[in-house]
Amino acid sequence: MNEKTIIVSNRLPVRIIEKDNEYTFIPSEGGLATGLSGVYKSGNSIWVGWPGIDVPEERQQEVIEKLSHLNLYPVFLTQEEINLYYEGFSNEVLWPIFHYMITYANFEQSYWESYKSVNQKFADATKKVMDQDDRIWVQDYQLMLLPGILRSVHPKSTIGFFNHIPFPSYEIFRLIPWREELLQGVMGSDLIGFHTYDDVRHFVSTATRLLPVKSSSNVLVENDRSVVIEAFPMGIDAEKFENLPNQPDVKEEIELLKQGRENIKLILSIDRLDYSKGILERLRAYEMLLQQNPEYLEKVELYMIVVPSRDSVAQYKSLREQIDQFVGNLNARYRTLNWNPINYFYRSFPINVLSSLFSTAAICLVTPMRDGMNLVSKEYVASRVQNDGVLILSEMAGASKELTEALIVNPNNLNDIKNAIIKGLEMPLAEQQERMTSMRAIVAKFNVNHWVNNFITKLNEVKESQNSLKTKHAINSIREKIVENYKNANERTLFLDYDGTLVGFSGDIDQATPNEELLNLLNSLISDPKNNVVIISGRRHETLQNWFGDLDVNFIAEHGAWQKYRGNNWTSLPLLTSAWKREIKTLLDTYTDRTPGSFVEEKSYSLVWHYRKAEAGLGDLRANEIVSNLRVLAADKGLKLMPGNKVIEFKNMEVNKGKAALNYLHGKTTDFILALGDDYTDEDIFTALPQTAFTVKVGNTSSAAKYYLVDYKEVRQLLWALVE
Ligand code: GDG
Repeated sequence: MNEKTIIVSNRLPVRIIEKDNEYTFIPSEGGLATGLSGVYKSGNSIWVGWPGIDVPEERQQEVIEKLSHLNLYPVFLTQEEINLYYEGFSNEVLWPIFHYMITYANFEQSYWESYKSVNQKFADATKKVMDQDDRIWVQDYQLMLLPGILRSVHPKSTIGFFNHIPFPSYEIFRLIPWREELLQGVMGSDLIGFHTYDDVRHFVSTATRLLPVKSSSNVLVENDRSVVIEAFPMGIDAEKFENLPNQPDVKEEIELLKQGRENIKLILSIDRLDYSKGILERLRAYEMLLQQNPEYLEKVELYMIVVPSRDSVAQYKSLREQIDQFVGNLNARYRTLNWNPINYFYRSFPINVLSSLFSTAAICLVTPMRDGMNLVSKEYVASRVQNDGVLILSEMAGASKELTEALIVNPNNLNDIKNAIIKGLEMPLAEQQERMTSMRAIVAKFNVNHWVNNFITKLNEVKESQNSLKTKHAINSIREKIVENYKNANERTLFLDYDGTLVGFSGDIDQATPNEELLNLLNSLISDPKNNVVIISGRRHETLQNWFGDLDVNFIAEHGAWQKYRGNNWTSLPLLTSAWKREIKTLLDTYTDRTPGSFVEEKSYSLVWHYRKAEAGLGDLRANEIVSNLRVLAADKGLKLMPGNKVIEFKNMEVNKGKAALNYLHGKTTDFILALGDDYTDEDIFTALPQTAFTVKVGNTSSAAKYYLVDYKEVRQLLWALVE
């Protein structure tokens, strides 16, 4: 197999320089580029992305060729596309929304149109270099539609998506006018990665509320495809940051920085210019420190690097002006002839200067309002080869989930930040070392290679388990075998569950009446004298009688409490008491009273608490309460408590579909058994039946059944295939 990996991101990991009409490409040293270099530089793997400049059409072929030597493939974007798709949709819609700055969002229709067409452009470029067995890894929020587009062209390919910024809660995400399309796009992936488990939770709950998907912990199932959502906290090239302080040029920089600052402690702050980074709040906290604790005047110095970014966007421009003003004002008020409270730089620096600052700073102050991960905090930790220094870290940064030994602050609480600075300035060396040593171990272990390997390994795993599931899909591989066995059999028994199996799942339990097609299908099955058709359901026997009374079929109702075999009358299991029902019903009513949309259904030997129509989430919460509060009482009364599809059923332990199915088979010489069911209660049938039976679960969640079908439509397809 010659499968390769294709990385796709908005930007290629190179800088292009045009000099004397000649293009030169300088590989980027950023963390992502370094981490992924092992992937895209090996074999015939490739990285697809925008080269970062506007290349005139007549020179595009030349750029394609030059980049191909670096295993890179360009997507050429026009200035207008950059304005609308990148600056517009990515940075003025997704960025503010995902960082909870909802008032900054600008829902321009033209941005969205461009986002769609540019994602298509990336797909077209990817298709040019892609084979259907390739592994694709899409990076970040600029390309949320790409997995979906690629999936529609190559349904079998392996696609991963990683979101580098936070994923907001459903309440925020739902504000986006094009929310479903965005989610559908990402759901084209097999694996979706985020930095933190909180992002995972938000994505799963958002998807289950906005799309017709089902979730089972961190797996989302859409039709017959399952998508895994997982946290992969990104790391840095820790070794590089550990080694830098030993380089002669960095040592020199460190000496220069220390000169004349023997009694001054450096506080370091490094960010891209962005309103999510909490720069102004940080400045205010620093101002509070100087105001309220004058003992630190001339004892501390804030080194603040703000890397220029997006400053053509109004909000960024205004943020820059506010920072300029604040710093100028504060310095003017507090500076002395030989001390400057803030050393502010609006520019970027080479990595060796950054390293010297990381090495010299007594405190690194990282206080974003929201941050997917924040790599600066990890870079500071990795640079502290003496194990000293203090990291002050916002709880809103993904990194705070790993770097728990930092001084964690709420970036909105200026007092909290100020106190953390004081604590950091006064922290005894032993405590600094203890905290730093433990953080350094984490940063070293969970480095960027670890992140890449974890993601790729999981992506392969997800694909393998999907493939093994495919072999159980009864419509493909196994259908012919079932049909053939059916044909050759002399006496057949078909156990057919009703809701979710023969019909779709309906919000209203009385709305699930059989339609004409289903009645025709059942009639065709029944008319073959070799067939015993058994409708085996949890429904009340009266309901089945109403719906199918005219049908000469076998019934097992209420999970086996009632049965009616062909030509006979309804009978119920002997000696079952239902005295427990009053007590349990009273208790269940207390949950119904607190859960609009829920209700209790009473059957002869069971009670069912239904919550299909309750608010999403609230129903599950109550169901969990019921299970944990009533489990012991139920067992005492000889009841089985069964959580099903939006229901919880209390029923007599004696009653279950498995026993009922075996009772039915007793004394028969059946040589073909087919059992179809979608629910928890059908698992009893699957486990009770002999090994030779064809057991088929409807829905591809885990089951004791040997095979599965996607939905009731596939069930009907299979049954029609038998009679035809
Ligand atoms: C996004 C998410 C997530 C900074 N100044 C200079 C410079 N840098 C480097 C830092 C660091 C990188 O830039 C910034 O990374 P962050 O993670 O802090 O922030 P974003 O750029 O917003 O990144 C973020 C990240 O994606 C990865 O998934 O952590 O949450 O927002 O590496 O060192 N590098 C140089 N000169 C500078 O002046 N050379």
